[in-house]
Amino acid sequence: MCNQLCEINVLEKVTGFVLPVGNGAVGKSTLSLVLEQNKNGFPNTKKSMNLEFVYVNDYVEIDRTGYQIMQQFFVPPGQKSTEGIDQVYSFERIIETYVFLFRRIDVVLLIYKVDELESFNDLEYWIRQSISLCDEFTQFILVGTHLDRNDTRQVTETMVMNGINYLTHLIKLSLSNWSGRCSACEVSALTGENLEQLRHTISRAILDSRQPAG
Ligand SMILES: Nc1nc2c(ncn2[C@@H]2O[C@H](COP(=O)(O)OP(=O)(O)OP(=O)(O)O)[C@@H](O)[C@H]2O)c(=O)[nH]1
Ligand SMILES: [Mg+2]
Repeated sequence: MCNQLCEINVLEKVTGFVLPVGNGAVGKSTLSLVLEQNKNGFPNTKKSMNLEFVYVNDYVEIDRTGYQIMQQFFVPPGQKSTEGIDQVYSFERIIETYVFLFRRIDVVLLIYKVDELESFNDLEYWIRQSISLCDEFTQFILVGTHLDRNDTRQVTETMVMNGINYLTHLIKLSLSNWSGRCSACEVSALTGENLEQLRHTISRAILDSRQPAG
């Protein structure tokens, strides 16, 4: 008599806060919107001038428990304070202005373009800028965008592996009791490749941040 639902013991609702950071035009706004709308393609994005809010829903099952996950994205502009384009808030200004919102960040998405080495190398800058918003449970995911341009990629798999180790080292320097993880995923907003996988990786990272092991 038992249908599939009987096999789920509980359904828990969890909200987590997600901060995508990275250089201008790496695809922060686009990625957040394709995840929210659950379809690939190019939503109409312009250069972000202020903080954007996006809500992504997901469902995951772990050990016969179902979790309804609300991923609340805070999407900042990728402008650095040193770049100073008029009418565009820099990331640093956003942090100052919206400090009350950033009391807890569960997941930082460190975003680079697979075909632009500079955007990958600049992730050190973005870690340094966002680390003050993190605590010992914050999880980090390196996200390579523009995977549809794999043919002209500049960021290799080895660089990503070394990048994870180096970024983990940097995080531990600032958060000595950090117990989170740093993982990696590459996606294309254009073709939709790996978007579903990233959505679930973010959900699991939120659960790890909210319910740390042990
Ligand atoms: N080919 C391709 N283009 C993409 C992808 N993701 C984003 N784009 C394009 O990249 C451009 C920049 O994307 P945005 O999402 O505005 O970038 P952003 O990181 O929010 O930029 P700022 O708001 O300036 O910080 C847009 O023209 C997008 O259509 C992708 O996976 N593949
Ligand atoms: Mg943007």
